[in-house]
This record gives sequence, C-alpha cells and structure tokens, in this order.
Amino acid sequence: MTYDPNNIFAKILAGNLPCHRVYEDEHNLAFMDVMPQADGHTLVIPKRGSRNILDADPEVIGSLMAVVQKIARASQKAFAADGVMIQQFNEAAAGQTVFHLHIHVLPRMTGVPLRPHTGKMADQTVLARHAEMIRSVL
Ligand code: DGP
Repeated sequence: MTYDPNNIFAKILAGNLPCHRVYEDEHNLAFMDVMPQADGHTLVIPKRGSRNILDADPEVIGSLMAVVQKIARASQKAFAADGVMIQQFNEAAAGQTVFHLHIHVLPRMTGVPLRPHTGKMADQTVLARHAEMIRSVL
C-alpha cells in the first residue's frame, strides 16, 4: 500500500479544497470533519504524506498526537463535553475511507449517541461556528 498524493486531505493541505480550520502549525493541521458524528468533530492530520499509522514515521505520529491532545482539551472546554473520543482507522478493512493519516477528535456528552455516518455534509455555517468555538479556547 502506497501513499496517493491525490487524496482529498492532500488537496485540503495544498489549499485546493476548502476546510474549516481549527489549528495549524509547521507539521500539522486540524479542521472540522464535514460529516460530523458529534458536534465539534475535528480531524487532525500531519502535513507529511502518510497513508495511515502503519507507514507513518514515528516522529510524525509524535508531533501529531501532541496536537490531538491540544484539540481534545480545547474541544472539551469549548463544548463543555463530559468526555472526548479519539478514533483512528488503518486501511479499508478497519474503516479507513480517506488514505491520508488522520485522527478523529469527538467531544462526547453522557447519554448522547454518535450520529450515524449518512454520507451527508453538515451545514457549513454550523461547521464554521463550531470551528470558531474551538479556536477561541486554544
Ligand atoms: P475515516 O477515513 O473513516 O477515518 O474517515 C474520514 C472522515 O473524513 C469522515 O469522517 C468524513 C471526513 N471527510 C471526508 N471527506 C472530507 C472533506 O472533503 N472534508 C472534510 N473536512 N472532511 C471530510
């Protein structure tokens, strides 16, 4: 399995597709998932092209996870969440659909189930507002 530089997240990184940006540094980018399974569902990705955790350089993973923690803390605060779920899939058999390494960060409320994956994009205004809520506490 090799990295395909034409994947959708590579296009976001290149600025060829829009996203609701939450955080960016030299090595990583965090932005809203367009099909959020919970309010505040954010994706954190490394800028270096890696297919998933199986081929990524450990240094890339280390830097990425520090940003995941930063976003998890901020989204817990922004959404007054009871907990934060971190998810990550490797290869189609494990549920991966976009083949650029990414970590899901989902604020969770007690008793509130995740929304099912319907393939429907969320309202852009709502995504923009949620991105701003997280950015404002970073
Ligand atoms: P997975 O590969 O199963 O870990 O999930 C990929 C996630 O990426 C899924 O929750 C939906 C999200 N997604 C797919 N296409 C786009 C896109 O163009 N922009 C954004 N922001 N998210 C996307």
